[in-house]
Amino acid sequence: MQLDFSKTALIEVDIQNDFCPAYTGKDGKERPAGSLSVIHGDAVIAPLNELAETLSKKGCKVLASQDWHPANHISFAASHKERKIGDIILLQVSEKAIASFYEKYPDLKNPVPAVIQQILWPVHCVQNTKGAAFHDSLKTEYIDFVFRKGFRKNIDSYSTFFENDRCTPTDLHGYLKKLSVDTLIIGGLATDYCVFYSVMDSLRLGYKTLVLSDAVAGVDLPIGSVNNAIKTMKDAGAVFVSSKDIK
Ligand code: VGL
Ligand code: ZN
Repeated sequence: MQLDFSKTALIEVDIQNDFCPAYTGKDGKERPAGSLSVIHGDAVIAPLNELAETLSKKGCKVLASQDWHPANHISFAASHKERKIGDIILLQVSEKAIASFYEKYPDLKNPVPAVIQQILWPVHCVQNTKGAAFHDSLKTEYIDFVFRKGFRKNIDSYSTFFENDRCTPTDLHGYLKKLSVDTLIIGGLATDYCVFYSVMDSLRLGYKTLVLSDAVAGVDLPIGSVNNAIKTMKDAGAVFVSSKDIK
């Protein structure tokens, strides 16, 4: 697939210890499996490293996101009394956030929800912990910029573009617009959460969006959510491509 790499960015989503299986770290110490470990989550790293190296030499920007929660984050089951992992709680979206979203993006079609269904997770990716750090195998020397998300206590953020109210923006869209980027190549963790929401936002913001079929892996909670996410992304216009076919 031929792309204009001066207008393309690769986004490596959440390649963090808490989403990866156990491994021996660069310091020789055993790292336990992450608290939200994705099966074969670490298998996405080699193709991402290879692509980051090749594409950054061609002028493509390489960005990485990091899930970055405070210790008492609202998405943790442990932050709520009598709630367990996998439970869903309902959160009201602030009217102010909705109003300012429609002012900024009058042309975006997808409606903003008035209520968020928040799944409760194990404690993961707590700011400045080993779990939140990038996996040791990720070649960070090719990363031009790191975006952190989910750092506000009372709202989660799966997407690298908008928090889960679907209307509070991160800095990513502004950053990409300044660089005149119009095409995004997205890979990482997890297919059914952060990759999924990032891809759907990328499409609704008008980017040509490629998803790396060999460099994504999912949580699959609830069961079936990986296949649903893949179908929904494809139906919305995402193009699935192997990292080997991007040259
Ligand atoms: C993620 C669940 C909770 C992800 C982040 O990176 O996909 N999933 N927080
Ligand atoms: Zn999270």
